[in-house]
Amino acid sequence: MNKLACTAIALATLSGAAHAQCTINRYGVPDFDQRRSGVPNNGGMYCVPTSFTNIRGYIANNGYGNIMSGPRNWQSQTNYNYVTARINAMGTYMSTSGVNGTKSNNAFNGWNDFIDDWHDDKFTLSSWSGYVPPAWIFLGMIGGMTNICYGYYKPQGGGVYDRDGGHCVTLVGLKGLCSNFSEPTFRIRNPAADDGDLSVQSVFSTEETRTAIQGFNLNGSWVNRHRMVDFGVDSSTRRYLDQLWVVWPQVCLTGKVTFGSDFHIYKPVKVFGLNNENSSSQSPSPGMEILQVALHPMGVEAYALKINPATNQHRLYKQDLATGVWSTVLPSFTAERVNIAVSRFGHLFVHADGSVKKYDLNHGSYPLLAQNTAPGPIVDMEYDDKKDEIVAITTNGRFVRFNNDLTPRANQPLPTGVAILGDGSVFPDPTTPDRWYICSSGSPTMYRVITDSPTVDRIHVDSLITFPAGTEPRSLVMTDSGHLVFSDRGVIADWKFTNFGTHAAWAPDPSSAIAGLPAGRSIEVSRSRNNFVAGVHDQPKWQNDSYQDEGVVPVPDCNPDLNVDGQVDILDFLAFFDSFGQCQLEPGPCGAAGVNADYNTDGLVDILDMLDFVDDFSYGCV
Ligand SMILES: [Ca+2]
Ligand SMILES: [Ca+2]
Ligand SMILES: [Ca+2]
Ligand SMILES: [Ca+2]
Repeated sequence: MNKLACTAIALATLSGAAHAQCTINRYGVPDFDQRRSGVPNNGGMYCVPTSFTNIRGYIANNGYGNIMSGPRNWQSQTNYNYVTARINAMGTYMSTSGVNGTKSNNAFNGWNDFIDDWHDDKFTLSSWSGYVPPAWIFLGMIGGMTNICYGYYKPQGGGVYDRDGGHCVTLVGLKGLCSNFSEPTFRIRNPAADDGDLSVQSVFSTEETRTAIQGFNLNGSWVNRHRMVDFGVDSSTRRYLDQLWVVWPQVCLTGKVTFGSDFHIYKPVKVFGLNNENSSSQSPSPGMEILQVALHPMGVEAYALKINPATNQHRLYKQDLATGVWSTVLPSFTAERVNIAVSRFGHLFVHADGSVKKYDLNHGSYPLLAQNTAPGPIVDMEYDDKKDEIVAITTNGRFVRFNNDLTPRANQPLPTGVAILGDGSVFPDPTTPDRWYICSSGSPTMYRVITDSPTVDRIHVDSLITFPAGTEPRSLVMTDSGHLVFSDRGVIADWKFTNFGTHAAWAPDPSSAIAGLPAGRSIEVSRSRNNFVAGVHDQPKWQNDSYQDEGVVPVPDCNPDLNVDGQVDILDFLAFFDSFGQCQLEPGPCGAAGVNADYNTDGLVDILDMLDFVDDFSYGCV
């Protein structure tokens, strides 16, 4: 096994008919040891920061080196102290306790703070606690980078179970999808399965467990979870998957760019090995125009609201972001002033004809959950993740908020001087509660409004942002990093509050991945979202802290086994030379079918990669 120093990547092809794949593997994801000297409590509680550092290491070797000074050979002991420092830094961002581990919401906020500090909006994080639909695990695996957490569920008597801590690992493969798509075998990088040596990185290895969806009584409520059936088989404590994390490269949606029905998905931040291509397609009902676009909070599907302007007939479609397959969410309805918004819980809000309805998008059917009278003809509305409210502006000059259950929350006049000229936009500030941005296409001025006080709903203008004359801001989004992104005369604008040393001012972000891309009137930009519920997911038992030996044998990496079938044979040889033939003398990562021809991860595909591979291939796996 002397050739483990080389990091090879094997990943079955991911495009097209992705659901037909039986196995997905992503090799080349590091398997850093959480237990190491130099980390509080020798890293015994550091599974969450370590599993997120695995993801950083993968990204750094696969097209975005800046995220962790890559590409590097992560198996090499020469990087050990560097990695220790990165795990510590991530633990600081995530407020990880050396004694109690990491809280779910602290992990979410910590990763986002890290991205905001260093890589504005290039990656977003979707997090879902509780039962995770199998399709989301699959979609996260092929389009993003996934960590999973599983809880330790302990019997309390009478068939009742309680969660008591848990563990977080990096998901690097799914097996058995063809025979049982909903209950695949998980292949994981376990940060706590190591060599016991606190100063040496152990050989990267993978553990497997079959899964089974089980129903059980969790503190009086009947719930379903994927049980990791091969973990802890001799224990009365059950291991249930109860949190999915997906780090996605940035995504931007728009429609009606060159003709009424065209639909575009931009994925400008490229990471090799992911299903990560831009797409343009004709949306269904080609005679109708795209009016608005939206994205599921878990990043798994996109929505296009369409209109026939002559008849005010509308339809809402969705596109599966892995397969590109379209389907209908809401069949044809005729209405005035239709608006949509999607919450962090995957609930769809539809304003039409003086009412607002709330639907569930999470289960393949779309049951109506609630409805209420709209407080006025709505110009634009958005979901406020910070406050779990809908915020809207109306044609009669009102600023309206209503609760997640559609009960009224506040209804105030827009401040004096704030006029909606043309297409209006409102967006809640994701970084500061009780702060919103309002603009319209007929004016280059953006208004930031706040409440008079935390207990008074009345709003006033807090700040004016003046864009260049002629700017026509439409479909405003404020990103995780506090950028103002909007559609302006056919392209995307991305403005950032920038410190110039002598002064600070709003300015176009020169490093934006999405600025300048062609856009219609409606855009959507991916943001980090989660279904966190205060009082539930921040209890001590929701800290991921106490690793227990799962009793499975980790299988060490075998680099020349490029297709990860356990054999080094002609199939691996062909997989390498397919990639090498396409990429010789190109910068790495580069390859075909997800196999990176830059075998030694030095950033160039050349004869050295071929020699290393052939050497490893002839050596085989022991
Ligand atoms: Ca490990
Ligand atoms: Ca070690
Ligand atoms: Ca093989
Ligand atoms: Ca190379």
